[in-house]
Amino acid sequence: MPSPPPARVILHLDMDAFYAAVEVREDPALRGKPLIIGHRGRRGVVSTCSYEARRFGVRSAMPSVTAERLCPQATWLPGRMDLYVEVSHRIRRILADATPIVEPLSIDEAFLDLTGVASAAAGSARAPRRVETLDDGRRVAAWLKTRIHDEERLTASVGVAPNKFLAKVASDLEKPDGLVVLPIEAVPARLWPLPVSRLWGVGPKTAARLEKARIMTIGDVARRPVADLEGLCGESWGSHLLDLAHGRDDRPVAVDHEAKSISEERTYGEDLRDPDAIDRALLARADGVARELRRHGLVARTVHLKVRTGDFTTWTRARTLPAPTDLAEVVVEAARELFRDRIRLGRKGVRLLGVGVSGIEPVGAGAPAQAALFADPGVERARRAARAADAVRARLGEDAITRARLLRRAPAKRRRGDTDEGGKGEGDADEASSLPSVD
Ligand code: TTP
Ligand code: MG
Repeated sequence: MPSPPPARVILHLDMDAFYAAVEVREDPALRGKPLIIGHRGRRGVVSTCSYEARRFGVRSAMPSVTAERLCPQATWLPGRMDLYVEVSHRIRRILADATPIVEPLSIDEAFLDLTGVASAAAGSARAPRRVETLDDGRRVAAWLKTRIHDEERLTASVGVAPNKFLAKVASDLEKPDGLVVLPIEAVPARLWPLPVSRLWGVGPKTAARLEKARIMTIGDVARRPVADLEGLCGESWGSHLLDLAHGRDDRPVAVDHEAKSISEERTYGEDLRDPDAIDRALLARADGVARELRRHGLVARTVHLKVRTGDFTTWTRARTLPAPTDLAEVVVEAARELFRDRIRLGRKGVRLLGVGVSGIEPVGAGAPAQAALFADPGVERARRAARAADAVRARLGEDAITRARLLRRAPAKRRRGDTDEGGKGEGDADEASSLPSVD
């Protein structure tokens, strides 16, 4: 029996071994060989590596010493951000030929909403076809992969599904060079065997809590009563996880709003090393970003963290929230998790720290998940308090209210140039505050 057409046709595309693949394209002698992008030595980390290096166990964010041990024969390259950004922009232009509704997630991935678009990619240049079914989506996916291959000599993995969550899972199922269509009917077979950590918003802490309750796979989540999950993860999270486990997700693909992103970053004269100082810096940046959101009546779905160390290694990491927010508490929590779980500082100090948000939309415009989160009395109270503080600042000036946490002095070794205390006034070495800035 043919299944009814899905309400939406969403596509997620992620480039394969992106930085490494660009380098291989630039120097074909590297093809077929283990290649690692990153700085060697005690202080380095792996940015990414070719699939040949992954066979030896090398992974992104791994300390370079470990990678050197696992794969001593690998070629190492330091990476060239300018080139990768340029390629990324060209790929985005190709994506924009398929649909105007493109939401870039990072340098090498994006969501596309293809629902109902008349696309040459689904038919032909002379007879563009309206995308109505997942199979139309598959045609667009194949067209995009071919164009990226022909024009950029790179491969991408693509997922096509009725929503963002399933599309993202699908693009990862047959990497590299994959094309997977994941209809809702395929959820038990393809989604349920995956570990809980693949659910959006389940970080290592939540995963550990779920695993303790013998919830190891997404299928285990799907089979639990919502009350169990609410007991383990809190009320709005429990039902959110259950929805995802059943492949339900109604987040829109967020395109160009007036501000695509808001971010605040700061460079320190002396590298920050004290974890407490770093935490205060994260809070100060998150605070600024959240206030900017509230000022414009916006909420954001994705939190970005940017960290640069003294040797100019730069990480950018992002995390999508279960529901959009305009609260510093929520933004900083995500930034802290990214910092803790996805950054390997080693012995290096922090030279630049940035917090940003993207996936911005007007407050109240969103999906039911958002309404659920805002209905949470704790969140509602926090929003009221934040708004009240904004109002006082507007009347009495920026310094009228400063978080107690930001006023605390660093315990030791505070030097000239470490000027993040209270977030203002002491002349940063070279401060960069931008709105909007994350592309
Ligand atoms: P990813 O898409 O996560 O990785 P990838 O494209 O290299 O490999 P995959 O085939 O699994 O998608 O990230 C895109 C680029 O972002 C990656 O090429 C390098 C950079 N990056 C880092 O610098 N550090 C990291 O920890 C990660 C995850 C990515
Ligand atoms: Mg990738």
